[in-house]
Amino acid sequence: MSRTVLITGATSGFGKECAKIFAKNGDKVIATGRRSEKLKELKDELKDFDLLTLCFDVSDKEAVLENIAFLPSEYKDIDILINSAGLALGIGLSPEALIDDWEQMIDTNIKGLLYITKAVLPIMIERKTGYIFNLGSIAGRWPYQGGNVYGATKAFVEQFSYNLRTDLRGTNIRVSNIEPGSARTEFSDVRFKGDKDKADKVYEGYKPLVAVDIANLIFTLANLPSHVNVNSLEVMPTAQTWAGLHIEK
Ligand code: NDP
Ligand code: 8X3
Repeated sequence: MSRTVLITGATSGFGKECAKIFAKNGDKVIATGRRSEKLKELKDELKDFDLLTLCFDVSDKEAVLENIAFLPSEYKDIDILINSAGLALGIGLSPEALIDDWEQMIDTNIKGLLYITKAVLPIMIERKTGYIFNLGSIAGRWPYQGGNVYGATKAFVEQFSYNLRTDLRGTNIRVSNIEPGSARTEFSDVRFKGDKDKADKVYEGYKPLVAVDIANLIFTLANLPSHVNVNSLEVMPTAQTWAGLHIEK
């Protein structure tokens, strides 16, 4: 049976590949992002499938509430929410990092995810069904130099996912925190503010994850029987492992 799937961050990376896989498998997709030209490209690419595009910034609370409140009736019954909108900005150590970058990461990765989730929850609760996927990160679990606020926002996403799931006891709503490792999307282009050489270097010499790897996993989880809840899923490229603890001598 066709489901309605709301995806933030659907103009690129994991969100975009999720839009494609769900739409191509017969689900109704609501694809959102800030870049209208990218949403149009996606609409053209998926013209034979059921796709609604909405252009808004997840960190704009009023815009989020308005867009969800005024969904066309045929897209109102959201079954699945994929919170993929998010970003890292900069990789400077805390003393050098820019406070504006920190604020934008908090506004997007934390507050934006909360606004959308809060707007969609009543729909799922009323219908006693729903599945929320939050894009956390290995950076929320494992510290690295320069990860400072980005990693902290993803640690928030992890703990919020567990707390949300606990609050939703008895509602039949599932919550999964997806924690990918290094994946070649626009992520590093954004982190390095358009410096393509620096972004490309992150992925040199090994095979990183690609967006479709994560989209396939999310699609698989979304098709598990409704009594199965995967709380968290940490996924790395095979080439990526932990750096170990450091002792300054
Ligand atoms: P991309 O940069 O490819 O995609 C990010 C998406 O987020 C874009 O569609 C962008 O759309 C959207 N976005 C960013 N800010 C906002 C905003 N304020 N309002 C609405 N949409 C916004 O990155 P990924 O697909 O790789 O990242 C998706 C999620 O996965 C992020 O939360 C990221 O932190 C996380 N992640 C990424 C990993 C990686 O290595 N790639 C690993 C682990 C987690 P637009 O610019 O059009 O608004
Ligand atoms: C993205 C993964 O390791 O670049 O969340 O922070 S990492």
